[in-house]
Parts: sequence; structure tokens; C-alpha cells
Amino acid sequence: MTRDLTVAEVRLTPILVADPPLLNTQGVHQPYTPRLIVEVVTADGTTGLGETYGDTEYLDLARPLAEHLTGRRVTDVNELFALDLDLAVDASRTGAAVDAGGLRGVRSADKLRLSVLSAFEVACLDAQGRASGLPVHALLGGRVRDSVEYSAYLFYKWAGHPEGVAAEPDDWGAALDPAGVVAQARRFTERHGFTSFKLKGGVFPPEEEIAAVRALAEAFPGRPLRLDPNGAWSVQTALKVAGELGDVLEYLEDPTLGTPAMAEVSAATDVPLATNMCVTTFGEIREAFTRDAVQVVLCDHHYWGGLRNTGHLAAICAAFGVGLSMHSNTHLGISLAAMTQVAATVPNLHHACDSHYPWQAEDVLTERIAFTGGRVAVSDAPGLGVELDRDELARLHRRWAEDDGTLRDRDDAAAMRVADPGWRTPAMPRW
Ligand code: GKR
Ligand code: MG
Repeated sequence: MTRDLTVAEVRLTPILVADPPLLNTQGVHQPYTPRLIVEVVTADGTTGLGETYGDTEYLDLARPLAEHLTGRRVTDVNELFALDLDLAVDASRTGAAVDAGGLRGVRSADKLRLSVLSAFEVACLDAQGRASGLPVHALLGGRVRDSVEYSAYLFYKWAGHPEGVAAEPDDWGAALDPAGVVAQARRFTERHGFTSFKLKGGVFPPEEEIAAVRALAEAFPGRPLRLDPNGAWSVQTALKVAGELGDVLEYLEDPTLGTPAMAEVSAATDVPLATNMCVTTFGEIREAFTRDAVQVVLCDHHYWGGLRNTGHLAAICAAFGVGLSMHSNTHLGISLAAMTQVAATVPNLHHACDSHYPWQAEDVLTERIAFTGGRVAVSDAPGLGVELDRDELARLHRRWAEDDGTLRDRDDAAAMRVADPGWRTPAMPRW
């Protein structure tokens, strides 16, 4: 029997998800962060799931896109990308030069469009997989590994959000110095078995972060270590850190801002440089690769436009001899499942991927995805292999609906001002 895979309905559900007080160079995570859950329902009753950033500007684009998708088939994913060209994404929607306080790289209309499209693409692939009985990785050409490795994503953090702020408690404790960072890393290994570690830096002066990475190297000898200050350092500072940590770092991630500065650092050190900030779109590849500014690209399938574009990026990286891994922002299990499915198909994935998922105690899945030995098993179940918990989705949506608007857009600087009213987004380079 031929199934009718025409899209009958697209459901968009914005939610707010609990987030611990994780520190970065812009400030601190808000107690709740916005995500958007996309459900694509076909005429024969198959539902595909997708997830992306949930800030207002993403939602504003998702609504017209959902209307355009209705009546088309979930197998016409190329058309989905083409039809989107008709959608007006004017400059006023993208406003500033960088995204989310500077943490997601360049901010352009096209990248915003792709970030929204990625959730629709994933939902269409999930629906195709469910309808055909095939896992998403099979739709992408098949897996080349049966599990995907992730790294422990360490953050400096407070024990809790500031007093008086409505928030969910977490059991990770504070991490504000080398001992705290090592204790957090141990907890990560006990809970999830991770064997490589990334520290989010740019929070304290570089000497303190160098000391934290040294402490990690002593506690976990020979393990891959990364440090990511989100571009907070000058070229000179980046080179100083590279000089001091060169013997223990797998790579330095975005030590400084922009391709020219990254190229300058790269030319003067042997420590590999990784990025999820200066190469976040296809248009940025040529300059960065020809100038040898980066040796590893951390792909975020949301802003690269989905799983098929991730494959295209992987091929370009392979052609240039540039490594590939994956970036992560606060996300739930649908996105982790999507990352894992596509990562399973990429032959040249030689570094453990990032994931914020262990920090998210809440999820919209009936069953959380588990890390075993720091790895996620690649599901061979139809589609993404995950099921939606409708009660939980409704609860997290209620939280979004009841919010007065202050948490519907990520703003780490605003969250920091609650504790430190004088806080301003630091001018870069900060050190
Ligand atoms: O969540 O604080 C954070 C991270 O700093 C995130 O926003 C970054 O986009 O994880 C990201 C990174 O690796 O740069
Ligand atoms: Mg990064």
C-alpha cells in the first residue's frame, strides 16, 4: 500500500527548559531557555519530530514556514529549502552582527532561515523514516559507526541561580576554581563515562583557566582536553595560552574572534584551532580554509541547515583536510538524536562531539537518551528512534506561555545583571 506522506499539519510548540547557572564570557545562563519543538504530521498519520532554537525571531520565521510546508510531501525536502527563498527575512529580524550575545557566530538572515529550516528538515526525515521503517541514518546513506562519542562539556558555574529567581535546583554544585572544575569532570565521568573534556572558558582571567586545564590534565592524564573562551582573547593572549597548554590540548576553540585573527594565531602555533564561531556558514569557508585559520569545524546542524547540509560540510572539510566535530547549545533529546544519526554517517568525524544534554534535567522524550562510556548508541529504529512525551511537552509549553516575555529570548548578560547589576556585555577581546 502506498502511504500518503502529504503534510496535513505542522505543530509548533515553543517551550522553556530548565537550565543551570552556567557561566560564559557574556554572562550566565538564564534559569529557563527557549526551544522550539516541531511536529510534522502526514495525511496517513505519521508524525516526524524536529527541534531548534526557540527565541522569538526563530518562532516568527517558523510560523510562515509551517504554512508553506502544509500540503507538500515530507519526501520533498529539497523543495522545502527552495520554497523558503520566497520567505522574506529582512535585516530587521537579524539586527545585530552576532548571534545570542556573540556565542553563535555571525548573525545573518540566511543563517536564521537555515536554523529554522533544520528543524523542519529533521522532522521530515523522521517522518520518512517512520513511514518506511528506516532509521534516519539509512536515509542519509547509512551509518559508518554504531556509536558516537561525546565529550564532557565542563562549565564554570554557581551552585544555584541568584536568590529570589524562580529556578529548578540542580545537583552539580559550584565550580569556580580548578578544584571545582576537576570535581565536575569527575562527576561527568561517573555519571556518563566521558573520556574527553571541554572547558567553557572566557569567564576568568586566562591564568586561572590555564590552571584549571592543568588540573584536569593531572587528574585525567593523556585524555583529550579543549578550552573554549568564545573569542574572548586577543591574538597575543591566545598565543600565550597556546604556548602554556600546547602539551595537553587536543585543540583550542575560538581563542579569538574572526577569521583574520584566528589565522594569525594559527600561523604562530602548532596547537590546532577549532571553531563554531568564525565558520558557521558555507560563505565563511573559503577564507578560513584557504588562510588555514582553523583545523577543526564544529558543525551545529541547526545553523548549518540540517543533516544533509552537515554531510555537505563534512565533504568540504575532507577535501581541505580540515577536521569535523559538532557544536552544541542547550538542547533536548530530539536534537541529540538528530546529531547522533548524522554523526554516525560522517566518515571524517575524528573528535568527540559537544553536547549540553547532560545539563538538561528536563526533556520532551518518553525516555532520555543515555551516554554509556561517553557514547550514544546509534539507533536503528525507524526515524530518529525517539518518542514524544506529550504531557511533558505541554508542561514546558505552559511555562513558556505563562512567562511575561523576559525568558523567551536568551540573554546571558541580562541573567548576569540579576546578580551583578553593573554587568555589561564585555568588549572583546576581554583579555
Ligand atoms: O551555552 O554558554 C554556552 C555556550 O557558550 C554556547 O552558547 C556556545 O555556543 O557551546 C557553545 C560554544 O561551544 O561556543
Ligand atoms: Mg565553542
